[in-house]
Amino acid sequence: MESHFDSHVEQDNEDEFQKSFKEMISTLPKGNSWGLPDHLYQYQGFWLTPPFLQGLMLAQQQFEAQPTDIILCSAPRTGTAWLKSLTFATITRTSYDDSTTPLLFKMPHDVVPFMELDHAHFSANRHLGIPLLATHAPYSFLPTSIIDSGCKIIYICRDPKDTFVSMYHLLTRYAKSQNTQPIELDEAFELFCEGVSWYGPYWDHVLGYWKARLEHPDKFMFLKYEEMNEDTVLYLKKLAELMGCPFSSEEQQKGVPEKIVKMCSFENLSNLEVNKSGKHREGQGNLGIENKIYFRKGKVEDWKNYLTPKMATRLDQITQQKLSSSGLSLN
Ligand code: PAP
Repeated sequence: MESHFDSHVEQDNEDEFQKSFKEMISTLPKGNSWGLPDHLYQYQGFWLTPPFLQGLMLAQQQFEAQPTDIILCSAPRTGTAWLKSLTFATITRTSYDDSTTPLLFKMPHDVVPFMELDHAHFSANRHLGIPLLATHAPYSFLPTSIIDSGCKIIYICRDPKDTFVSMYHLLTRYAKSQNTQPIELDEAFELFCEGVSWYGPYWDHVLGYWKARLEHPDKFMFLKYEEMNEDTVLYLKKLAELMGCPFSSEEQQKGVPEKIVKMCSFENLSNLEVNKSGKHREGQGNLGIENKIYFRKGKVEDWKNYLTPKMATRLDQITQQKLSSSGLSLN
């Protein structure tokens, strides 16, 4: 049991950490966070806002991965919520079906903890037997225990043009909800191209995981939003195999993978009451956000409705240049 003394020590350590963290970020390059009040800071090559950077640094110090953990990794706006819902529904399919799954009354971000903000509570949740944890951390920021424990890593990425458009919409809707003036699309586009975006540069985020997948091919899955969209059932089956819970032939005959895909589809999830009127991180200050903001269109190539041909060419050129010798294509 935790003693009074222990909690004092913990509080002192936390205060000490806060103090040195504040000193540390005051020395970092500062970037425009697309008009939001919290600036972005560049740390070890990536741009993050203080709460997320602080959470990652704490996770690096404290998080102890288990070999059975499954870490869902992604840059923001690339399909995290979708991946969470698919993996969660697959792992819990013997406990719940599509009429009882918690996804009916909790948004996907609330069924899988987020390492940067929830790692301290994650171990306490493990008794539920759900080994999923999500993070937007670049590969080089992952706690060493994740790499050393040999747990499984699933990464999802997306065409930078759709990622940008999705991020722009999330942040402008969030800015409005915070009564701050949203930034113009052109200005956000410049920042994104320069790499100044949440957990950006986006290309470096993707490349970090793309290279790392070769080190642990049996424990790693690298997914693209567009490919998942083409044939979700196929990728769901691959995911189930990687997670160690493949669909049996009986389950396949009964259409279990198809049912999960339908349950987790954008159309289904975005129309659930919880995702239309619920709130994520309610009571956690300005981290609180309406669930509906996370669900926008769920389409491939929606960028065509927002970017001029010139903008699209420019982003494509940056992508080709950044990925040139990697063997990866994103558009
Ligand atoms: P996050 O970083 O804020 O968690 P993330 O879930 O990674 O975002 O990605 C959000 C994108 O996935 C949104 O794309 P859009 O803006 O182009 O529409 C969101 O609509 C989409 N999305 C959410 N749920 C699903 C789903 N079930 N199927 C497909 N796409 C989805």
